[in-house]
Amino acid sequence: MPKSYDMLFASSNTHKYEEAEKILAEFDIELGFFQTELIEIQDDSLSKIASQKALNAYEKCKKPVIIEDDGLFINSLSGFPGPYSSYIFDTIGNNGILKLLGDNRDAQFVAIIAFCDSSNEPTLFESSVAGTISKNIQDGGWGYDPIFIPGKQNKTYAELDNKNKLSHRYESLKKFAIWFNNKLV
Ligand code: ITT
Repeated sequence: MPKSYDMLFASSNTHKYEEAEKILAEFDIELGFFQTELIEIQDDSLSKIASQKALNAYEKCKKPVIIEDDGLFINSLSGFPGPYSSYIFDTIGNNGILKLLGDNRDAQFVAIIAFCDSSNEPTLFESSVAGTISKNIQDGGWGYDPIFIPGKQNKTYAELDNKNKLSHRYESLKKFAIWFNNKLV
């Protein structure tokens, strides 16, 4: 018998799903993985990108689904790479980002969770974590983990044992979970 989940998480990125699954389990929500490449429109607004991704995900799976769109916004680069974080990671990568930075290393990691079901009207939950970009690339983690230091920590996401408790993903999923569990009552 196939397992039935409360919710699907549509993404091409297994790491995102694995973290989201653990976080939502804390709120008694069972998350299944729908691994797929979603249409990502080019836009300056993460919210618009997230809404379109959620509509596309629902169209593909026809089940209640969430997607997540993230962006790393670096202050001294006027918010770059922001909505282009995925493309920039795949092109210049962490090494290329470090080469662009001077003394001001402040940044925010933003996560938008978008839920969509048969209503075809995505509901969005946004959160961000302020932090800094490290001087060197640290071992471990994935994506920007080796260079992003959250809040007042002195370690990058890659080096922290409790990334899942303080990440941008955690806060937006928590908002979603509270809303979703109330919706069910
Ligand atoms: P989707 O299929 O879900 O879109 P993606 O990996 O393209 O997967 P995003 O566009 O949301 O995801 O992410 C933008 C970039 O930020 C991408 O390069 C991710 O690897 C990176 N990223 C997102 N969350 C991260 C985290 O918690 N730690 C490190 N890098 C992260």
